[in-house]
Formats: sequence, structure tokens, C-alpha cells
Amino acid sequence: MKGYNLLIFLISFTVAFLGQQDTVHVHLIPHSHDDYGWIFSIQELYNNPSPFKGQGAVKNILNSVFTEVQKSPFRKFNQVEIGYLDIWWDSLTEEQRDTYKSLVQSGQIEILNGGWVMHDEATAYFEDIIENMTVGHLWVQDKLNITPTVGWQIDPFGHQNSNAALYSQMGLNAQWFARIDYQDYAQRSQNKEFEMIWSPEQNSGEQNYIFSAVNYKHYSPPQNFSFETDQPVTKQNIAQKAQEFVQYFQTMNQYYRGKHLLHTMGDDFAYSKANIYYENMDLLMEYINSHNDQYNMKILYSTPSNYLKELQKQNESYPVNKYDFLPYADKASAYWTGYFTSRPSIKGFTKDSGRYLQAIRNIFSVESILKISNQFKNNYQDIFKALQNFEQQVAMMMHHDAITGTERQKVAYDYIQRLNNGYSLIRDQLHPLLQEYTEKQINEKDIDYVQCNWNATITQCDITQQQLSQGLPVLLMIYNPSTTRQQLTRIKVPPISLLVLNVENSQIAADVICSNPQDDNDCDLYFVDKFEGYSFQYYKIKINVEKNSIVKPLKKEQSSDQINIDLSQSQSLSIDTMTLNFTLSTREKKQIKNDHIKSNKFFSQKHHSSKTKKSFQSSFQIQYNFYMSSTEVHQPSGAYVFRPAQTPNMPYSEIKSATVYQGEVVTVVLLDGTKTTTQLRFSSIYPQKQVCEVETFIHSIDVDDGIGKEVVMLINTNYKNDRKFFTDSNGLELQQRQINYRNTWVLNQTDPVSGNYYPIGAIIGLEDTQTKQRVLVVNDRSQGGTSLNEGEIEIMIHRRTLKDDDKGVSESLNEFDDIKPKQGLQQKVRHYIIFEKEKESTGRLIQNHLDSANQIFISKTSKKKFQLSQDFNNLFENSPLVSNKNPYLRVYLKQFEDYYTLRLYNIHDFENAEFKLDSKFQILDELTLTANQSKQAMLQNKYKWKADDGQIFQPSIQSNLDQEKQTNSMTIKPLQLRVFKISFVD
Ligand SMILES: *[C@@H]1O[C@H](CO)[C@@H](O)[C@H](O)[C@H]1NC(C)=O
Ligand SMILES: *[C@H]1O[C@H](CO)[C@@H](O)[C@H](O)[C@H]1NC(C)=O
Repeated sequence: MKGYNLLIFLISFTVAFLGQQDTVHVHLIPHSHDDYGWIFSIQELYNNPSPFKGQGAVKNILNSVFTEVQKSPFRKFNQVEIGYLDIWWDSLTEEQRDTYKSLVQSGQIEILNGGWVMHDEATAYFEDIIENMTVGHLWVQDKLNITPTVGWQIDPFGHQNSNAALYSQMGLNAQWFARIDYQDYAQRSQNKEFEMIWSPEQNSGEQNYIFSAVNYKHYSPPQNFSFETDQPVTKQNIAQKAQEFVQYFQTMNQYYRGKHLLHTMGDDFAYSKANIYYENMDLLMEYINSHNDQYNMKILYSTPSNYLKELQKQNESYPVNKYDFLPYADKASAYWTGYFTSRPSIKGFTKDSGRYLQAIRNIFSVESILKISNQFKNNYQDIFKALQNFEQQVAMMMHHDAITGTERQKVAYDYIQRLNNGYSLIRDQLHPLLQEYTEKQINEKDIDYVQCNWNATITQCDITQQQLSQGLPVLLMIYNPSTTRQQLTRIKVPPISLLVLNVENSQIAADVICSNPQDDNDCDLYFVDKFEGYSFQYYKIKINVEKNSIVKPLKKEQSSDQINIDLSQSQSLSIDTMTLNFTLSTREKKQIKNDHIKSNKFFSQKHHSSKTKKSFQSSFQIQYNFYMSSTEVHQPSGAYVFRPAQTPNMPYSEIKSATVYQGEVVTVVLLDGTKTTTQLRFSSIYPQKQVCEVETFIHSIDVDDGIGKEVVMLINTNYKNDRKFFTDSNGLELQQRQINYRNTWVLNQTDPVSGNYYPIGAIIGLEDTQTKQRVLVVNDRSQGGTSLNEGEIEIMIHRRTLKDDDKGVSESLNEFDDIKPKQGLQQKVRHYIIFEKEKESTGRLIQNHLDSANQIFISKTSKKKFQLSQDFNNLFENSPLVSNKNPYLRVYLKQFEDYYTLRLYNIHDFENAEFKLDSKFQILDELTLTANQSKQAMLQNKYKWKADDGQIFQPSIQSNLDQEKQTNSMTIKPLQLRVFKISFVD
């Protein structure tokens, strides 16, 4: 007993003693959160103070901080948005730039994140995130000669696993964020779990990890200490102020491990009067630090990097987190799940621009190696600038108030205009280049290319309308930015019987289908061909005088509601026109051989042949429903928040008729609904796979009844998924989701619909627990979705609300249409429904095909036939890209002054991909994802962390790089992204 007492005594003594000794260090983080466009446009925000209290113009913030930081070596500042820094940079003299650079070099100013903007995480796509971060990281490397090491995602409304993994691979040692679910926050505070080692599970087996910290109080200062607006510190009140400040951190200290605390000291557009902030903090700091015996606390200006250095010296351990922070609610019934879908047209445009950028940058980079054109040689500088400009505009769209759709309407217009300008600058460089290629390849001059949007109607695609209606031919030049593949090409045409010629002047099977119930003149021409990888192909479209290629709708036989169609030898479709049930069947190749003779009759006997039993059969139905937006004062539905007024959802658009067009290359089923028009397309370009393209035109959402509406697409299957489904993470790893469940905390579900919504960047799906077969839906832009009922996938495709949701934008999400200005925004969206067997990864193939869609250029032509003077010359045959034969592997080449970067992204879920680099290239190094440093160097500098269970997180440094350098061939693991620096040996 005695010994025990002594032990207790010793322990308490030690604790008391250490308590005295171990001063709490408070790292104040001066920062300003400067949204890159939100309520006001970028230029407005840069030039003018906003009407909100204490919020200054960005240029004043940058100027003011610059002046104040120079006054004392102890003062620190943390700069985030590079997009603004870039504008400001232009206003500085060389001398000022040098000074700023030296402040950054000495660590007085730290660059956090270092991306062009602080990107959104839920709705941004991985390629765009990398793009944006790369643009910013290369900027700071160029101008300031540093590599950022800290992530700063303090405002985005939810945090993804992929983002954590990407940040780890960008060489960031840690990241901070603010917004996590209020219930999660409460539980973390109890367990001292605001700081953690975030290590997402990865298919590749790669162990990415990043120290991640949730801010204690949003990203603000302690209450009453926003010095630009709050009471200043004076001689009279300093003792009391100091006491209050110290007490705040003593409380905070109870929720953290160790003796160092980090706290933000700043806010939205703060520090335009930086002197006020710094002078007050100086006073407080001096006072508290000189009364250490009384407070046992040291306050210092700091940066996250300094803080991390201190943590590294402590011997603390941290909890490990494997899961994402989605969805986000800041209080009951305030789930920020509406913005997953808000402003579908901006989301679509952003994604298309990102894809366009990747495709054309490859063209320019290959040109820079092959040196085919004069256009490139003569305009090299302009092209480089235009590309860079376009990269920056695409990066801009990643801002968490841009792609999210949570900006004000006029800001949305400003974004679109900027992106459009960037687009037309680069297009004006690209088209002359393509025209030169055309002359070389098919001997045609006077070509003038245009592009028509995939979502256009015939009235918006002048070129085909005018030419073909006059009986004149058009020329198509098609760039395939992927591996060799069969593709279905679709272009807008008037209702005319047409034929398609390839460069050999052979006719290719083609269908003209007029399936727009609103416009009889709005037709599509479809043809299927094999496209050589990373190359150009040409086609002529002209009037077909011999045969009518316009496909007539199928007449239903009176006796049956069932229509059976062969899509290919191994694929078939059957449609029940009454129940609108679609059934896809595929059979294994081997069986077809045995069964060759019977193959045409396959459908009529599908229920008894023993061979057909082995076929893979899947059924689905599509339906459009809606939720009424809540207008309840405590929390209405709006740009950010999705809150239905009542559940479950209700029928939105009744399908009036189903019309089937069975062409030679495609079967189109038109579902004419009261408020939607849907086309389902089935073709044979994916042999043995079950894929259906769904294009939905959502008519203007009617709010004349004063009720906001949120429209969902429901896909029903007979799969048994037991409340589980999955969604991708920024287009990458699939995350398991479960209804009314969170992985790391006990959920009290207040909102059974919106609290189960997750962002879909590319894929949502569910798996049958018995058969392990999966149904997936791949989307063309980011959206929100869930699976509330057994076998059902729900995706929100459009929304129009009439109330502001009180999250800051102060405007309702009420978009009007460009074409019908008095009505709500109409929108065409595309999805692919895919059924796949275990580990098949067909969904990823489709995701890749959408992301690397063929780019179609259309021109008038005076020649009805191709007249080549020699054999067709595939100019890009020696491009280093063509060695890629793996349809899951993305290969991007980007030119720099004296080297190239090669980015290799393998988006297969399960299999490795190999890439063999042309021998004219030499691998110099492997780089981090943002290409701003050597990967090996980054790994060597990466911090180690100790987990609560004793596990040590540290980088694995061994690599195959030496071998890869020797063999010029590289292995990319499932869902792995790698970047190489390579040189071209001419
Ligand atoms: C077509 O796409 C553009 C660009 O994404 C978008 O702005 C427009 O709203 C779309 N139109 C329709 C009808 O979907
Ligand atoms: C790039 O990273 C920066 C840093 O956060 C971010 O602000 C920006 O939005 C990102 N860009 C994209 C395209 O996501």
C-alpha cells in the first residue's frame, strides 16, 4: 500500500512539475482567406473592398501585409491563393519582387497549398486538381523558388480521400481544414482527435499519408480578437485582454495533444489593414510572454511549417484515419450536399474544358517533337502563352466557389467569359495547325474548322446545317486522344439521307436518326469506326442518293410489348415498351461458336437453351422524380444545402412514349417525357460488355408555383445491395458508402435523404451481395447521388431553388436559360449505365472514354471525295504516345523549356499498366504530382509520424526508377499516377 501511495505521489508530483515547466506554445497563423471569385468577380475582389465588415480589397491585403511584415523579423504571414499573387506580382517593381522573395525564402511568409486557387474537393476531378496545383506550384517555383509543403483546405465543404492521397504525393507534409460534420467535430473533441494521420486505403497498395488537422475554430481568430473590427488592445485593458486570450488557449489545450497549439488569426479578406492586426498582436504577445510565470504560455507568430517542426520534436502519437469527411453538415438539417449538383452547366463546361485541355496539349507537345507544321514554328511563343492562359482558366474553375456553383449569377457569367476567352485564344492557335495537317494528310486547302458542342441541337451547329441542306459535303477531322479503339461518332445533321466516306473513299455504315420530339429537323448522324491511337482521321459526309439512311421508328407488333434486338453476335437488348424495362444480355465468345447457327434466334428461346443460361443478363428501368426544396426559415434548400421539403421523392416527368430506332450501328430508344427527353443508346463498340448511354435533356424547371425543385434520375435494378453502395473520390478510388452510417463516428441521422448524399465525380454503383455483379453509373460532370432503396441508384441531375440557404452567397439558385431567357436553365446531361462482373472494371473503361472523347473538327470542303496524292500519311505515327496500348492508361506529354513531363495515370481498379517509352527519349527523373520536385527528394524530406497503436508512418523510399531508366519502361499500379521528367534526344 505504501509503495502504491508513493507512486501516486511521484506521478502527481511529476505532472505538477512538468505542468509548470511545459509552457504551452501558441502558434498564431496570420492569414487571409481570399476567395477567387464568389459574391463578386475576381477583378472586383482584387480592386475593391467588399461591403462586408472588415473585408478589404485583395490588392490592399497584399500591399499591407507586405509592408507590415517587413517591420519586424518576428512577424509572419501565410499566403494561399496564387491566382491573386499573380495579378499583384505584375504591379511590383523588380526590387519589391526580390524583397517578397526573400521574405518567402526566410520563412517569414509561407506559401500554403500553393495552388492557383483553393480547390473544391467534392466536385473537382483529380486531373483538374493536379492541373491547378501544378500551375500554382510551378508559379511559386519560378517566381519564389520554393516548394510548398503544407496543404490549406480551410474552406471547402467536405474532404476526400483522394485529395489526401494526392496531397501526400505532391510532397505536402500536412494539411489543415475547417469544415467537418458538427457531430464528427464533437466526437473528435472528446477524444483529442482533431489531429490525425490520414492514410487512405489504396488499390495499388501504396501507402499515402498526410498529417491532417481540423481547425479548432473554423479559420477565424478567437472571439473578440478580430482586430480589424473588434476592440483594440490598450494600456487600460491589456491585462484583461491577455487573461481572456490565455484562457481561450488553456481551454483549447484540453482538446489537443502535446504542448503546441496552432490557431488561425485571420478571416475572409482580412489584413487589408494589416498594421492594426499586427500592432495589437504585438502588444498582446509582449504582455503574455513577459508574464510567463503567471500564464505559463508563449504566444508566437508562426506558420504551419514551424508548428510541424515543433510537433516533430514532441513524442506524441496520433490516431489514424482511413476515411473521407463527407457529407458535411454544420448543424442538423444543413447538409451541404446540394452543391454537388448546383449549376450543372458550369460543372459540365468545366469538365469539358479540362478534357479539351488534356487532348490539345498532347497535340501541341507531340508537334513540338515531330516538328510538322510552320504554324507551331512561327507562333511558338504565342501558343505557349495561350496554353498557359487556358491552363490558368481551367484551374480557376476549380475554386470551391466556382465549380461548386455557389457563386452569384453574375460571377458565374464572369467565370464563363474568362474560360471562353482562354478557350478561343488556344483554339485560334490550334485550328491553323490542324489546317496545315489537313493539307499534308489529305491534300485539301481552304479548310476552316469549327467544333460543335456534343449537347447542341442542329440549330446550334451551323456548319452541318448549312452545308448539308444545300447538298454540299462536310469534312470531319477527328483526333483520338487515346489508344486505338472502336468509337461511335455522333454529329448533328438535318433530316437528310447521308453517307460517310473514309479516306479510302469507302462507305462506312451510318445511321441518321431524328429523335428530338421538339424539333423534327434535329437529327444525329452516327457511324462506328476504328480510330488509331493518338492520331487524326478524316471523313466526308455527303448526301446519299442511293439509299435512305434515315432510320424509321420500329413499329410495335400488336401482339407483344416486347421488342428484341441484336446489338452484335454476343449482345442483345430486349425492351418491354409497357413497363419500360430494358434487358441487356451478353454471351461468352466461346459459346457463340458452338451456337453459331442459332445465334439469330437466340432471343426467342432465351428461356430454355442450356447455353443461354450461362449468359449474363441485366435489367433496369429509368425514372425521373423530384424533391420540393424546403423553404423552412431555419434552413432552406439552396446553392449549398440540399434540404427536401418532404420525402420520399415524387414523380417528376411522366414518360409519354417510347420509340425505338434500330439502325445499323446504333439502337436509340427515345423516351419522350413531360419534363424530360431521354435517349438511350446501345451500340456494339464494347464487345461482350453491357453498356447503355443515357442522354437526358431536362427542360426548364418550372417554379411558377413558387416551389423550388430538385430533379433526380432513378435507375432501378433487381440487385440486392443491402444498403451499401460506392462512389468515386475525385474520379479515383471507390469509397464504400452505407445508408445512415459513418465509418469513424456514431451518426445521429437527422436527414435520411440529404444526409446520405455523396459527391459523384465519375462513378456511383452498387454490388449484388450474392452474385458480386455490379451496376455502375458513370456521369459526364460532377453530381450528388445516393442509393436509398434496394437496387436503386439515385442521382440529382438539376436543381432550381427560390431561397438563399444562408451560407453566405445571399442569392437563390435560380438559373435562367441562355436560349430561352425567361425560363429556367435547360440542360442535357449524359450517363452511362454499366453492368459488370466481379473485377471487370468496365466502368473505368467508360470513364476513360468519356474523359478522352474524340475531338471532332468540322469544315466545309469543296471536294466530294478524298483525292490523296499518295498513301494516307498518319503524321503522328512516330508520336511517343502511340506506344500506349492500354485503354486504362492515360498518357500526357507536356513541353517545358528544355524538357518534357510525361504523366501516366492508370485508372484500372485492379491491374497494373505498363508503358514503354520511345528510345528517342530518356528518363531523367520521377517527379512529384505537381512536377515541382524530384519524388525521391520529396520522400526523403517527408515527415514521419507515430500512430496511437505504435505504427510508424514513413515513406518507403525504394523505387524501380533505376531499372526504369535503363529499360525505358514503366509500371503503373492500379489507380496510380506517376510523373516523369524526360528529355528528347533528337
Ligand atoms: C451545353 O454545354 C454548355 C457547355 O457545357 C453549357 O453551357 C450549356 O448550358 C449546355 N446546354 C445544354 C442544353 O445542355
Ligand atoms: C490547385 O490547388 C490549389 C491549392 O489548393 C487549389 O487552390 C486550386 O483550386 C487547385 N486547382 C484545382 C484545379 O483544383
